[in-house]
Amino acid sequence: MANYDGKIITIERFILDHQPDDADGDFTGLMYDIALAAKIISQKINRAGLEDILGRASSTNVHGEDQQKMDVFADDLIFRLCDHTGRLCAMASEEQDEFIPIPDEYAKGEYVLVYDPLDGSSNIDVNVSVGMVFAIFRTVDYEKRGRLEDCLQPGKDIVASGYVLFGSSTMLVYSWGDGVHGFTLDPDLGEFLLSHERMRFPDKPAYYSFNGAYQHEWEQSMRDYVEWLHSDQSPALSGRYIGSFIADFHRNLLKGGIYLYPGEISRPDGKLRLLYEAGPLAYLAENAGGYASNGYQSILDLVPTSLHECTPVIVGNRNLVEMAEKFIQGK
Ligand code: P6P
Repeated sequence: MANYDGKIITIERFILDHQPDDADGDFTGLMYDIALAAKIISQKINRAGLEDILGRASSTNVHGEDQQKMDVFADDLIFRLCDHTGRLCAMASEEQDEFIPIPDEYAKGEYVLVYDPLDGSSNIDVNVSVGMVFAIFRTVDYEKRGRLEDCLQPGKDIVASGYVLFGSSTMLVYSWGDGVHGFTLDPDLGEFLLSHERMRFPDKPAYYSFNGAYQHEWEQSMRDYVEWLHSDQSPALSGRYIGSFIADFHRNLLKGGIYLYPGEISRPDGKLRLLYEAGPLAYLAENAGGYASNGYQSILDLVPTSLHECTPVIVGNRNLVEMAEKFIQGK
């Protein structure tokens, strides 16, 4: 049971207490919907080994990756929770080839929800943390029903973004531009309670995170940067790589550090998707005093030209990310 000696602030109370005076409730309602999806997915994941929910579905996603059964469950759940509420005009999911307009029979709203319903889901079978990532935009044209243009917006236009980490506990972490705030699910109550208010990268970083197996595929400048990370010229860091972006990002946010998924010779844009992975976490990083770059510019300034395009990602403590930019740009 949670310790109720301190302040008990549910995510619902926190959202209400911080919504602008002229709020019409749609943003608040959308955050409630996301929190509900997180609770249902958390319960399912925590029972994954007990039900026929482990392993591969019989389908692949737009990237040709085997969809895990939990991917399909989480993707379908978020759609069914959000398609009829009148809060959204469009959605886009890692698991869906095309953008998802709100069905004509439902009223359209002003918001757009882009999400990866379960990032790192192949880790579920081995009981490793996985995450949901989301970002909320406003429609680009209030007069029209949802269009692809509503989804192809840069991270700097995000209204709010966040993630749910399904780990040793389930946490929902989000920002709407005034700090980054974390809520831990009390499974006995079914409530997300404020546990990490105003999260910020510590000044002294502790970790670097990257998959060393691909180093031979990196540009020389990236390999030189990693050499620097290992040298006594850089802060003393330890290597930690979970293979689940949200888990690695969350640990580095709490303890300080840097996560790298650079481009490779055979895959110059890397593996992580701009719209619903790199962008939302770049928004959180900058609201927590950090920075996210593609090696040349802030990821928040990148305008997606397609739903599933990838970008190299260097995210974490600003000084470490800016040093990587210096190496990459040959400065
Ligand atoms: P690799 C999971 O598939 C993911 O998108 C991120 O969560 C994770 O950081 C990365 O890919 C792991 O990729 O190539 O190191 O297995």
